[in-house]
Amino acid sequence: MIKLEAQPDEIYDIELEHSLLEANEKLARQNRALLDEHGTTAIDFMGAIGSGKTTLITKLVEKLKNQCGVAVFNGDATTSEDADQIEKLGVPVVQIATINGCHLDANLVGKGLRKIDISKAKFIFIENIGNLICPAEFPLGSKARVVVVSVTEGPWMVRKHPHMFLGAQIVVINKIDLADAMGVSVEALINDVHTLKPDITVIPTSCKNGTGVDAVAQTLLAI
Ligand SMILES: Nc1nc2c(ncn2[C@@H]2O[C@H](COP(=O)(O)OP(=O)(O)O)[C@@H](O)[C@H]2O)c(=O)[nH]1
Ligand SMILES: [Mg+2]
Repeated sequence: MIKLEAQPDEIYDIELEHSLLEANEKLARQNRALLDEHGTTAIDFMGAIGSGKTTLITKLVEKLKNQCGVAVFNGDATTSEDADQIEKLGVPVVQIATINGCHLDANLVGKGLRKIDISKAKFIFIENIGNLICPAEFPLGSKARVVVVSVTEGPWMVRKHPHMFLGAQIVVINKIDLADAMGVSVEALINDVHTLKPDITVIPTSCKNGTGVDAVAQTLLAI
């Protein structure tokens, strides 16, 4: 038998992580209560760098901004390209720089909520940092979590990151216009998602030509 005994510093690490996650969850519940008070729905968009989060959010804002209030929080490690792009649409934008942190957290989102007039926003779209692992552990107080994956990430994307998908309510499979060129089956990706979580909503899109974006908007309006 091989016995492994944790050293005291390892135990402290685990305790620290545990209390950090608990603290985040408490703040996420506070964010959610504040949002609910104002009838505002926050949606958290997660996914790899380049999967199409900013492009999808741009299309959704264009579709929805004339029928309801929309605000956007752009999480970005250091740069502001995404927030600059969204700002051109004329909606309130909060750029959240994590200074190389690999995920947003409920504290940062809570600070963002204090910077806008929540009562004017029916939706707040939150673009998380491009990362398929860490954001899963940090709820933000959103009503739904959306994972945006794209066919350009290859065929194993879903299987390799089950945690991300298990915590989400909607999966967008983007860049289907490139599926043939990539040799990736959209059906197989949908199947992988449903194998992990049978009741999850999966919507194939091409944000380039607009396919499926209406279905995403309708799904969000029905939440
Ligand atoms: N062909 C194609 N390109 C897309 C699609 N959606 C986004 N892109 C491109 O993919 C790149 C990364 O998109 P972006 O929205 O910035 O990804 P993010 O890092 O997840 O926010 C950009 O050059 C987009 O124009 C799509 O459906 N099809
Ligand atoms: Mg982006």
